[in-house]
Amino acid sequence: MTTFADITGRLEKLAIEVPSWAYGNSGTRFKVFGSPGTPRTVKEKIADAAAVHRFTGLAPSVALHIPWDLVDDYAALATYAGDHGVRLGTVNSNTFQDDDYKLGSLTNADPAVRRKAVQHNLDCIEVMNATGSRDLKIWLADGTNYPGQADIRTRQDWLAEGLAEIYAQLSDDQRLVLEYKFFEPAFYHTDVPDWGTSYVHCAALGDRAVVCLDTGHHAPGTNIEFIVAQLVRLGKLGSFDFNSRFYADDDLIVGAADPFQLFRIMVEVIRGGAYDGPTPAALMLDQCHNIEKKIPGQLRSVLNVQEMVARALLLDVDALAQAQQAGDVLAANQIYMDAFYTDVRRDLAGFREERGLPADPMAAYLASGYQEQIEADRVGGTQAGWN
Ligand code: LRH
Ligand code: MN
Ligand code: MN
Repeated sequence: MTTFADITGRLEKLAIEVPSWAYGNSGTRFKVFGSPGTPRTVKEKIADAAAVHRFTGLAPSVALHIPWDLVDDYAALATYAGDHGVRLGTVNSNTFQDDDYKLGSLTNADPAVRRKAVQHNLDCIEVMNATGSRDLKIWLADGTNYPGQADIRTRQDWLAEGLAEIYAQLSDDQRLVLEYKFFEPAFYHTDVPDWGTSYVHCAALGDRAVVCLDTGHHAPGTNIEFIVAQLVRLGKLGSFDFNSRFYADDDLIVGAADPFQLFRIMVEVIRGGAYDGPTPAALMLDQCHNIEKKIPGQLRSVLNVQEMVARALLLDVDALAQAQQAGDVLAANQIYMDAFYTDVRRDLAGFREERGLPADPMAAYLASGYQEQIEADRVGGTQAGWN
């Protein structure tokens, strides 16, 4: 039996990266609802992310998207983040907002557009050098809408060439993280649709190229924990973009739709050593908050991850292995479900208090006056853009 006291040391290691775009306004193609207090600058987004860390102790870094988060001086931005108790993390190289990219970026048939897309990624590496970021995350909106529209095979070759050029510019302690998605904005084919395609490119690039698994980027019913197990096995699980989906790439609060799925994923991450082993996967949120308040939405998200990590750490792995070995199907399943059904909320409240954090971060935030302050101070928030 594993008790909560047994897992606190491992639980302390939990660190979740939050995305700057979660704090900006976002929405659907039907409507973007503005919300009071929305950041007007990149610095204000970082200040809000820092608040999430202050109240939870769980979110020490912030991911940037370039060019959504354009500033003149990234070293100064990193200092600003540090002054607020957080650091700048993954840099996402957006190649989807320019007209030039209508028919693709790294996979565009026009060599000038491919060059521009490669150059944008090289510029992002410069940003990483200034911020001290480790990971360049590449997600491509590239794909086609109609059969015959493009040469889907040659596009793979162009993609491989572009990625190789980008990879060559990384320093030894930096990584290229390639994210896949099976649909949207292209609906007939996408150029990096699945973990296998991402893996193929990462394997060709080298050890510092790894896969990003965004939980919202799979068809309904996909066994995501199997993909996790496989990528961990191959040493290629680089990072997660966590969110919840009901229908598509909804980017709703992680653990909201299916906490059991999050539990199952974390069991495989922990089991494979990708949680607190020598090369842990980066755990990030990739979400937006369109109808709920953004900072509370992020608080709820990191707390949901903490709750499922705690339950996954409680899994009695020895008993499970014995039951599996004995072929005792129902006993194995019961051991697994016992961990999932363990209510850790009271223990987590105590865990936080012992570490000088509020027992109930959500209530503490709502009572702190921060939300009222930003709503009073900030007028005319920026639109962050969304996927
Ligand atoms: C694409 C995606 C990717 C982008 C983000 C805004 O759907 O998941 O990670 O960078 O959304
Ligand atoms: Mn993502
Ligand atoms: Mn997405």
